[in-house]
Amino acid sequence: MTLATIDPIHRARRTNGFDVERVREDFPILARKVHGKPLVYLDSAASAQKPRAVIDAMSRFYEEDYANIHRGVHFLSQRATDAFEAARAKVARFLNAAKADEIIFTRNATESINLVAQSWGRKNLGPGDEIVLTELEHHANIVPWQMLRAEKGFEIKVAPIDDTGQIRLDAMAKLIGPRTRLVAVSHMSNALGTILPVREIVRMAHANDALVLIDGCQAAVHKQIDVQALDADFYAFSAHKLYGPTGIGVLYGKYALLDAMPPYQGGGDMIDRVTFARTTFKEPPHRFEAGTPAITEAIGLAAAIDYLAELGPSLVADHEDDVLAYATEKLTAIDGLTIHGTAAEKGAILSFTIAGAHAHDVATILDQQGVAVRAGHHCAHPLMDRLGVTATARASFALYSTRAEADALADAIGTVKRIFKL
Ligand code: C6P
Repeated sequence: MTLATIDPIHRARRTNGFDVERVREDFPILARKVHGKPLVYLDSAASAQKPRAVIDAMSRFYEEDYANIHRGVHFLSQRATDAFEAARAKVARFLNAAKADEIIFTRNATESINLVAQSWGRKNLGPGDEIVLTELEHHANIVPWQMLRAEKGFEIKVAPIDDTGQIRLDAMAKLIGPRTRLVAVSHMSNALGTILPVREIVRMAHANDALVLIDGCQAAVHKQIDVQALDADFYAFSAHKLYGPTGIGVLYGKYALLDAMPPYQGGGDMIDRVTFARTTFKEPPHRFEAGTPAITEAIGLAAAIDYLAELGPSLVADHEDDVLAYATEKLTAIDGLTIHGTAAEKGAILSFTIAGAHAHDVATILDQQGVAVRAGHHCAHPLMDRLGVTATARASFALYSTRAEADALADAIGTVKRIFKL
């Protein structure tokens, strides 16, 4: 086929260097069938599928270089330690951190946020202090603070969103004041797709001497993150949403802050010297990594970062924007369907409800047709309360998603409507 004979959209995709059909071949699972139908995987915001490059890097590491790290002088232990620390340096470059020592490996974003609460928060928050969250936070950025509040007696303020699902900066500005010690916000809502103006929020917080923790669990997948340009104090994400393995997450923290923070878990690998009278601790990041870490998973995360870099993050972002815009148009045309989250700044997430059909029933019928979406509260009860719904169905798109899959979603919603006679 010549360029002249293929349709303009396909041609655009080929000429801009992103060929989604070729990219899909990198993900073995996408070739499988579900209930006898081709898999249409629209649940990447919950966890993304893995490219062969990640799967192979982890297998190769187990087959050739595996041993525990930071402990042995033997050959394999040194190889494994080098690979683990190289992964840390790669994550630092991925976030544009000033140095690798600002990267702490955790189990996931949830643990990263708990680390900040239990280490920085436990040391720095008390009666009379305030922290500011937003109405669209994931439970991972609410519950750790409530647990600490119960012990420490500080106050939690909540910045509201507008009807499009965007944060109301004017209202947030009024909540941030001299008592504010921390502003903890999602960079991109997992339930609405809203991308928050985090640079502006950091400016507002820093003007009041408050720190900012950014929950980048969704944003790190779709946007190029530069923690120095954002001037973020802490930034958290999980590898499994970024085409990497489960079991490993990242906490970025400015080194001076990390250096002043106490450890929050004790054990092997985080100590300098132990006696029964007294223990001294290592420097960051090791002070915060007690016990054997997720070694092979760090190798997998590094492979995922390389994979994304090879595809070209801006081509990926353009492709995802295209699929989101196309799917939004398709779903907007469906009678009785409401899209939740219509902010101008929005990532590849489409949350919706259908009048007369519960979101769980919608997801079950879609699944029968091979279309995987998430239904429920998306770990965002307060946001569901604000929207006045108990649950939504959520389609989320990734670099391997296609317009044809958006068509399949719309067709499957048609079946839902026929079954419910809507
Ligand atoms: N959201 C979703 O389907 P963990 O579970 O620690 O990897 O990530 C927690 C988390 C924190 N913040 C945001 C914005 C998130 O989206 C998530 C995970 C998944 O939306 C699972 S609930």
